Formats: sequence, structure tokens, C-alpha cells
Amino acid sequence: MKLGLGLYRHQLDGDHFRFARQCGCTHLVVHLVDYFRSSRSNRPGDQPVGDDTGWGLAGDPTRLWSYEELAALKREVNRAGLELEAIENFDPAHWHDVLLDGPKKPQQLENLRTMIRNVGRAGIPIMGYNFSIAGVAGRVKGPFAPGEAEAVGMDGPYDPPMPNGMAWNMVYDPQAPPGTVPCATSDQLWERLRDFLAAVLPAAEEAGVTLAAHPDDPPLPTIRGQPRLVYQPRLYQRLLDLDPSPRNGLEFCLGTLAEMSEGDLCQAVDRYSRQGRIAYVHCRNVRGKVPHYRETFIDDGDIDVPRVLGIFAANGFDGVIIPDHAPQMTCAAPWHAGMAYALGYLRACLGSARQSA
Ligand SMILES: [Mn+2]
Repeated sequence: MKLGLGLYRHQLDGDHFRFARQCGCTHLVVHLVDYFRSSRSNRPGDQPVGDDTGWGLAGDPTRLWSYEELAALKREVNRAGLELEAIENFDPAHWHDVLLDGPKKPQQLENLRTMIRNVGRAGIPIMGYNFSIAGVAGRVKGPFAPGEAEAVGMDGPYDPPMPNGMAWNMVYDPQAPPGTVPCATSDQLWERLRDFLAAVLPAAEEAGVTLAAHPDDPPLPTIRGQPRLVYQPRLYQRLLDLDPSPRNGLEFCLGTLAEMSEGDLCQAVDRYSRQGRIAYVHCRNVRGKVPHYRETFIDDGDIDVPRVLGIFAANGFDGVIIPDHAPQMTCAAPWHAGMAYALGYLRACLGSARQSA
């Protein structure tokens, strides 16, 4: 297993690359979607939570990620002594009608294929995605972690309808007519995922890019009244079984899995790491399960992180693990301190897991 760090778009610079090296990372996972650009409430030093407009405005639908910008980013990362393991998340501007089954779906699937080819040509092996209509919505923030560190959690279901022009918790059309997005059925959503995989997996295979699915965060059967795909550990299997291609993989999120109401986390780790379909891992800790849970420090919650890493190691998982979110630590650099804490802990755990495997 290799230690990595996830960086938001505004963090893609030399100082953050050096910070990752200083924390013992060899790999990076990067976000190209900017969750902070236009949000009223997201602060760039923290994970996005958003308000009634979600995380703010999506990007430019006509500007696809080009080979040149991806290759330049990879060069910069490599020059800093790191590997670029994955891009995390498509921009809702590029695929809202794939999620919503809207009129632009054929063009957007073509655009996704183009971007996946560019990712592969630039030598980036993984594209993480979250096939979700409502996205990461409905969470609250407060002094939930030890020492009153600010963290994220959930205080009950969140089902207000989703306004027109919004998908994946971002606004892709600020001029959309008033009204709300009709609710899909669960079967319709699984059909949309099937269409997506059928359309993009051949391009991913050709390009040498593994598509890695994040589960639904928070993992409830609905958010904003819209169905969700992977809200129990067993539903990851349904996604894998849609296509046996090794390019149909998982962005395996331990925190989200621990928040699910069914199943045992260690059994899920064992089951999915045995199949060799995990592309990379998100690691954070949490107390409680949906719809009432709190994110907390990596050594503090319900997850026995050393035990989980031991299972990964015993099953031969050799991919990258990154801290997912971390509570904000009280100092001049809350994000950096939270990540350094998580990375130091993970680094020590990884050393022990390697020795005993
Ligand atoms: Mn995650």
C-alpha cells in the first residue's frame, strides 16, 4: 500500500506538493472541479459542505480537460518527486445530463470519453467518480471531534427537493426556470449507471484508465428525495457485477462504508479487496451511522484503522490510500494540521501492516 494525499484544485501548487512529500506521501489524488470558486459558505481550507446552493457553480461545460493541461500537471507533480495516481470527480458541468438522463446526455458521454482518453494519454491511471444525482449533500458542521475540533456530520435525513439547474450538489445552470427536478426511481438510476459504463468503459480500457466509483456520501437510500446507488456495502457488488472489466473499479471510502446502516466494515474490506477491484482508498474515521453520525480524527472513531489496513495488506492490496477528510485543527493552518495528523498516523499503521502481512 502506498501513502497519498488528496488535493483540491486551488491546492495544486509547489507548496502543497512539498507538504505531501514532507508528510511521507509518494502519490497524489487531485480534484480538477473547483468546489470553492463561487460558494457563499465553503472555505478553501476545509472540505466543502455548502448551503442551499450546494457547493456553488459548476465549471465551463464547453471547456474539456485537455491532454496538454493534464500532462503539464503530471509533469509538475513528478518534478516534485510524486506520482499522480488519480483525478477525483467529474465536473457536473460535463455530465449533469448523464446523471439526470437529460437531452445533452449523448454529447456529454462523448465529452467524458474524450476526457478519459486525455487522462490516459497523460499517464494518469485512475479516474474517480461519484455517480450521484444529489451528490454529497445534507451534512452539518460543528465542534464534533475531540478538543472541539470542527468536523462534519449528519443530523437526520435530508430530502428537500432539488432545484432545477442543480446536479451533484452544484449549480450547472443559474438561469434554469424555477421548479424542482422530478425524482428518479432507483431502477432508473441503475439504468443510467449502466448506460454510463457501457458508453465510457471501452474508452477507459483503450486508454488504460481505471474508473473508480465512490459510494454515496452520506449513504442513505435517498437524499433530496433522489435515489442513491451504493448506500449499503453489498451494493458495491451490484456495481462491480454490471461489468467484469478490471477498469470498472472502486474508489473505496472507509468512512462512508462505516456510516452505512448494514454490514460489517471489516467483512466489506475483506470481500472487496479479495476481488482486486479496488483502485484506491479513502480513509477517515467516524462515529455513528446514517442518518446520525460525526466525522472525527483518524484514531478516534468506530473504525479500527490498523485492523482494516492489516486486511488490505493480507489480501495483497497494493494501491494508494489517502486521508479523506480530517477535522479542522485549531491553529493557523487547520487543513494542513489535520492532514499531517492523519498522514503520520496512517504512515505508522502502514509500516506495521507491511511487517505483519
Ligand atoms: Mn470518501
